[in-house]
Amino acid sequence: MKNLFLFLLLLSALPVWSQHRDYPIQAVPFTQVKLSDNFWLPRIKTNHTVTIPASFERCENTGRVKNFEMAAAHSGKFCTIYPFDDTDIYKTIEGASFSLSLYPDKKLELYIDTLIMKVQAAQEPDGYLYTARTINPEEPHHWAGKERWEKERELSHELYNSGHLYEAAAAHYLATGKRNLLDIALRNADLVCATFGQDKKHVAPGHQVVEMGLVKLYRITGKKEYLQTAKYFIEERGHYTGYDAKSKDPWKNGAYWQDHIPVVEQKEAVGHAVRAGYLYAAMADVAALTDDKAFLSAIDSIWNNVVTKKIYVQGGVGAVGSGERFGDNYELPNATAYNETCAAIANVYWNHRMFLLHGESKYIDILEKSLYNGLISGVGMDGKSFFYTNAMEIKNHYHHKDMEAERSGWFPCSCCPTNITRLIPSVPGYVYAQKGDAVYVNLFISGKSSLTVNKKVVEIEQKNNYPWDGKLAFHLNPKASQAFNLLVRIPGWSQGQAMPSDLYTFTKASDTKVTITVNGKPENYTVSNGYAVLNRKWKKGDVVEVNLPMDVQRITANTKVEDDQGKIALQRGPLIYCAEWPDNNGKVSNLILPKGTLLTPEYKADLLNGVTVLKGEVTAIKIDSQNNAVSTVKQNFTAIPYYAWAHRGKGEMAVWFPETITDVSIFSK
Ligand code: FUB
Ligand code: ZN
Repeated sequence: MKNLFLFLLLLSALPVWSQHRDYPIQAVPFTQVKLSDNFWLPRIKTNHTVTIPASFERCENTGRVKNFEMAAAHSGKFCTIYPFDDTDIYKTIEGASFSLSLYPDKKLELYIDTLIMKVQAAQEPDGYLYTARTINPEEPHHWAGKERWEKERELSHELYNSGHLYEAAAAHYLATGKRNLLDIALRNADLVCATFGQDKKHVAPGHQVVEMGLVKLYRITGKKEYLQTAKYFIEERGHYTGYDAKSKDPWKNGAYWQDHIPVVEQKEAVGHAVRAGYLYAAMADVAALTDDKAFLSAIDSIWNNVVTKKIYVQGGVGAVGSGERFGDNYELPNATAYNETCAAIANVYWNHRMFLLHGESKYIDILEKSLYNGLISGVGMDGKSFFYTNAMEIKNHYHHKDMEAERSGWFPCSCCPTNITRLIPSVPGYVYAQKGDAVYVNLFISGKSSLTVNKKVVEIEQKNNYPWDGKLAFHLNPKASQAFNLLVRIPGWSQGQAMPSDLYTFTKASDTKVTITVNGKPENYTVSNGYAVLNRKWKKGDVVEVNLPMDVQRITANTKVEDDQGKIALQRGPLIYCAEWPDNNGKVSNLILPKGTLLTPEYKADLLNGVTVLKGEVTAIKIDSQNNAVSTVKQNFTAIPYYAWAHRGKGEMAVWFPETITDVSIFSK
């Protein structure tokens, strides 16, 4: 019933959307994709039953909710640490809203309504909403400045809070049809649009997201000012004259905020990685909605820069801890890899939009890489333990202070856990997309979906055991037989490509080729933009079977990545592997994987909620008890999927393994 309502709601929004240009490809909304998948459904359920309640509980226990109550009463003292702590409530409401459409839950809906009442009470009469000032405007948070917006460019996060409010409000409205949060957001957005603009107050928001949020409000309301202000905020970057352009310091020259040069001149991903990801995603939105070719060309260049020089092999971005930012080209250290979970989430948002603009599979290859590896590593299987940073190695003898070796329940700065609450239930929305009568299958996730092609309903059911098995089946059930193109993504990794660039390379392409059959017979197909194009008159009961080779692949990095020289990483299917201490005699920094080491996949139902491990025999360096002699021994080796590490206590982990003894660093950094 609820889904019917949602569908009607989305349809009723269409007349507004259809007046405008938008992405040439449209994602099939997550509400139309009902998962039955063994990999994702348990995660989405855990997000609903554990992560979201735990997140709300923590918002209550830490004083985040109290901040809103105090703002409503105009008394008390802001009682948490950061002025953006309001956003944890917004992000959790967003996640809960997505989740409500999958799991109707009256109690949760009512709880959200009580929170929304508190948010509403904290909003000032003109729409301003920022508890860190409203509680006591005489003494606002020290990041905020005496006047509203005064420190927006630097630290206040006033517009960041607004952006997350808009994102939450859009999700809540679309999921429930209720306007209570939407109206709060619109009041705030009207104030923001009346305050900022070419002939008004100037600012490049200190932390992007308000741009994406405004676009969502524009899509719902059709109000042009929201889109114009989003575009204005993006174009305002790079015009502030107060920076020291000659400085190499990203805080002094504006690069930390992507504010060093106008966005249309930016070609390299720089600065704070979450800010950057949200900016690039917003540029994609605005480019799609306004046909802005200059934005498009800038994000194309920046994307190439990230994918050729600034992304880790498990899809993580934002290598440098100081400033939580992108490093220089090829600066991808392992011992200090920062890889904030929020940056992986932002990268998924951005890559999905790049696909919707260009229709090329390489964007989904990156999205998938991040999603199955460096993003879900950010949340433990219990749903209530998180990584803020996602390490690339843990060594007993060298452990950088910023690197987390264990997940934590919550962080004083809890942006990542609450971001997880909203990303996980949105995964079904990345599975399919459509352009006219072409249906794109992007992700291989079991479940039933109902699409409308040429105004006729087509049901597609995926039955697979991905990411463990490369055998995929798609059952097509059009209400009436009809011709359309089914475009099935052929992942780069299944065709010998570790990355759509020369940053990472498989040492050997698979001998097995991708095969596709329809109703048991080999199907001829062309490949366009990375998709197998299957064109025929589809009828009820048609079955497409795709077989992706799932060889264990050794990956080498471009030799310009210093830390990975002489080393290899392991991949099978979309998954990147790591070795962890419990499976390898308590240590992994002493392991060598010589060329030719045979590694065999083995499914272990009772390990880490069921994983395929890689097993083999490798070389291990041993140090004698006196610490004065080394020798090598043969040792059994087990690698687990990277996303599953750190569930069995603290100890060593490695993603990159030396191929020869000369590249082992058991003592040094
Ligand atoms: O500034 C708000 C959030 O806090 C950022 O996105 C994270 O990187 C963390 O610094
Ligand atoms: Zn974060």
